Amino acid sequence: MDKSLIKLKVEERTIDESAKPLLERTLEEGIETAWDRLEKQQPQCGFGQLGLCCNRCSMGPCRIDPFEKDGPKRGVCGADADLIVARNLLDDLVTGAAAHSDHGREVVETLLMTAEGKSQGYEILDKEKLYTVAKEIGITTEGRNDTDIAKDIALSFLEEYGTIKNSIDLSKRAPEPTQDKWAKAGILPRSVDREIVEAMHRIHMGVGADYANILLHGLRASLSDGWGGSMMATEVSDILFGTPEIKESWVNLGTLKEDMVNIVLHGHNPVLSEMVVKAVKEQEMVDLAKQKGAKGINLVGMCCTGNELLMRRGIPIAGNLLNQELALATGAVDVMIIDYQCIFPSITQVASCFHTKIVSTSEKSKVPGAVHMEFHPETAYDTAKNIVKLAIETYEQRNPDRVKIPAKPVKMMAGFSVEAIKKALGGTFQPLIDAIANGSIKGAVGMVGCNNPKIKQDYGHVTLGKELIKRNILVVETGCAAIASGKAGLLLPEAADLAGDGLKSVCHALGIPPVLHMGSCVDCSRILVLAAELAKALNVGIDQLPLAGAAPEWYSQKAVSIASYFVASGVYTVLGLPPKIFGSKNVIDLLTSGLNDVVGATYAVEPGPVAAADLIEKHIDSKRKDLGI
Ligand code: SF4
Ligand code: MSK
Repeated sequence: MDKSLIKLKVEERTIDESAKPLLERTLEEGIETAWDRLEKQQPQCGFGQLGLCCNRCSMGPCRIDPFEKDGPKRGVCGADADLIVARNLLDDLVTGAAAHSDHGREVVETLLMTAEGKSQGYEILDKEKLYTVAKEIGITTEGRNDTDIAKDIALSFLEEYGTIKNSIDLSKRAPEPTQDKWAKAGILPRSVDREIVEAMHRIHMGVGADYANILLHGLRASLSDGWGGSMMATEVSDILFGTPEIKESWVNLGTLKEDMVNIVLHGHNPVLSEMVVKAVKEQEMVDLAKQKGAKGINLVGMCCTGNELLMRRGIPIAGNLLNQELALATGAVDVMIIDYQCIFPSITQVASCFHTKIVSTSEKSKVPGAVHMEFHPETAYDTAKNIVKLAIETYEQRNPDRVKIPAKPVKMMAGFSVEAIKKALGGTFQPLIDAIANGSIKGAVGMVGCNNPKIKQDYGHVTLGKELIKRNILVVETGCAAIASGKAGLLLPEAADLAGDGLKSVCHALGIPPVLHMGSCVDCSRILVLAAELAKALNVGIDQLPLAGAAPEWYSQKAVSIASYFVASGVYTVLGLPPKIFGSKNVIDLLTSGLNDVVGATYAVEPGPVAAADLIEKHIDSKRKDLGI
C-alpha cells in the first residue's frame, strides 16, 4: 500500500478507543482496511451516488446527466431519471429483504429438522414461545407434544415464503389501523419470496415504468421482510435457543484474551454459533486447549452473530462492522468463524498477516483463502467441535510477540427482548405508556444499522443516542448501532445520568440503561412488535405514536429494507447517509413527503446527529400533540 495516499488520521476514522491502536498498527504495517480502500476509491462515481447509472441490461450501461443541458436524459430503452433511480432503490431494498428472509428460512428449516429428529445438538429451549406462536397462527396445542407443534409451526412458516397462502400470518400482529393503511395502499405483504421475486420482475427492462408504483412495491417487499422473514428468524431463534433475558456482558476488542484460544463468531445466523457455544464447554475441548498451553477457550462475537450470542448467552462481543479487520490485526484471533452477511471479502488477506484461520461455514458464502467447513443442521455439533479443535491447533502457531490487545473491555447490559422489557416493567407495558403519557419519557427511537467508513466509526450512533436521551427520548437499538453504544458505555444503567430528568428517573427506578439493546439486524422485528403492542394498548395505528427510527451509519441493503419497513409501518425514519436517490426530485419528494398520505410516515436524510435529533424531537412533539398528551 502506498502510504503517501493515506490522508485520514486514526482520530478521524473512529471514536472506538479499542480500535485506535490497532488502526495505528494497520497503517504502520501496511495492512489494508476499509478506510484505506475508501480513500483509494475517491472520487466515487457521481452518477452512481445520485442513483442515475443503470446497468440493468446489455443495451446499457446508461447514465442520465443531470448537469449538462444537452446530456442524456433517457437510457437507451427510454428510462428517465425517476425510473432509473426507483428501480435501483428497489433492487437494493429487495437484496436486503432477501438476505434477512433467507437467513430466517434457514432457522425455520432447522426447527423442522429438529422436530423431525434429524438435526444434531438442537432442542426446543423456549416452550412458552412455542405455544404462544402456535396459538397465534392457529395451530392446535392441546394434547400434542412439543415436536409435533414445532413441526407444524415450521411448515406453516415455510408456507409464508411462498406457494398459495397469499398473506403473512405474523403481519396480523400490526394494529388494525396500520393494516388498514396497507390494504388501502395495496401493499399488504402476500408472501416473502413472492414480493422479492416480483420486485426482480418489476425492475426488468420493459416492466414497471412508473417510479411511484415501483417504490410502493418496495414498501410491500420490505413489509414481507420486517413482519415476515425477519420476524420468523427472531421468533424461531427464540423457540430454539431461548428468548433473551436481561444480562450483563462485555464489549470491544479488549474482549480478546492473550492467554486463551480466541474464537470470533462473525456474521448473522445463530444456528451454527449456538453449537460452537456448546462445543467449547466440553471438557475434552477445554483439556485440549490447556494441553496446548492456553488457559482456556475464549469465545467472542462480531456483528450480528455476536449480537445473537450476546442477547441469549451473554457471550462478550468484540465489535461491529469496522472492527472485523482490526480484531484480526490483534494477532490474537486463532479462528474467525464466518456464516454470512457483512463479512468483508478482505478478511482472509488480513488474517494472512498473522497465524489466523478464517473458517467459512455456509455453502452460500465461500471466501477465497478461508478453510471451508460446511455446516449442516444434521451434523452441526460435530462440525462445531471440529472447528473448535482447529482453533486450538491454530493457537499453537500464534506468535506471542505479534499479539496486541490494547484495551480493557467495557461492561454492558443486553437481552432486552420485548418479553424482557415487559417483565422489567412488571408484566405490563402500562408503566411505559404512563411514562410516555405524563411526559417523563417523550417518545422512543429505534436506532439501527451499521458502520460506514464514510462516517467516523460509532460517532453517528453515539452522538445521536446521547442527544436523544438528553431530550428524554428512550432509545432502543439493534445491530452495529447497539454495539457502538455498548462500547461508549451507553448500555449501562449508569448512563441514565446522561439522560434528561424524566428518562433518568424511569431508568433509575427500573435499573435499566437509557439505551436498550434489542438484538441483531433481524431483531428489528422486535422493535415492530414493541411498537405494535404500544399502539394496540392505545387503540391507534403505529404512525400515531411518538416514535421514530434512525440509521446514522448505515451501509447495507438490509438497512434499506429495515428503514423501508419502519416507514411502511408508520415510523418516521432519519438516515445519516443519503440513499442513492438524489438524481430524482420526484423520488425524493415521494419518499420524504408524499408517503405521509400513504403510510403516515416518511424518510428523512440528515448527516448531522444533533440536527437529526432536532428533526426527531420535532416529529415526536407533533405526534404527542396529535395524541393530546
Ligand atoms: Fe439502459 Fe434501459 Fe438497459 Fe437500463 S434498462 S441499461 S436504462 S437500456
Ligand atoms: S451486522 S447489516 S453492518 S448492523 Fe447486522 Fe452491522 Fe449493518 Fe451488518
